[in-house]
Amino acid sequence: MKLYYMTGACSLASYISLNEAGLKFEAVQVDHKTHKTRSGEDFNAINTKGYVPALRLDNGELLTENVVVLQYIADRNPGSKLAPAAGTLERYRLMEWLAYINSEIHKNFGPLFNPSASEGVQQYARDNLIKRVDWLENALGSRTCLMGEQFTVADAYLFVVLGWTSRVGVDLGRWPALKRHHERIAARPQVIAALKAEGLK
Ligand SMILES: N[C@@H](CCC(=O)N[C@@H](CS)C(=O)NCC(=O)O)C(=O)O
Repeated sequence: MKLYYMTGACSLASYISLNEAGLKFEAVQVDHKTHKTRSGEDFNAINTKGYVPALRLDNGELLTENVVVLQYIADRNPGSKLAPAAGTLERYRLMEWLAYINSEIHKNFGPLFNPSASEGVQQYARDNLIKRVDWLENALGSRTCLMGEQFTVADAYLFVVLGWTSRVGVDLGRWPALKRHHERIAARPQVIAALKAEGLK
């Protein structure tokens, strides 16, 4: 498999999950500005959506969208318990987390990273982000991970997006349970390995 990633982007969740699952893969860095790979390939031609993560499967197909790529990775090694078995209620709970992180948290960062977004749009996104993270803080409560004790791909995804708070002037410390979650995930050896591989540590 080949993972196309941009440094520090949401694709880091896939990088972490591939590591955690112990899967063999090639990591291909895509330049954030030029959308070219290190070898000069045009990423927009590889993934016409123009965004990461994109996972080239062993059969040649390209899989995109965080929510799907993360579950695909988890399912490649069920023993790693990165996702509950397909078809179980627990699996739908995992999908519920992934959908929430994707549409309610991740997507609210977009305008905050976009210098051309107006002050009003940025304020709207910031208020929405804070409201959604407030909910998450209560929902996580005293649990170690989103699904309870077991680390899953949803924790990897949450770790990555909440890591962006410092870049948009939001202090993660205002959510103590989430801050503890973030610190626990940051200490995992495979997370450290992924951060180092992306040059973030
Ligand atoms: N719907 C997509 C969105 C992915 C996305 O937003 N990727 C961002 C990085 S976090 C990206 O590649 N943006 C293109 C760019 O920065 O040029 C998904 O959930 O996978």
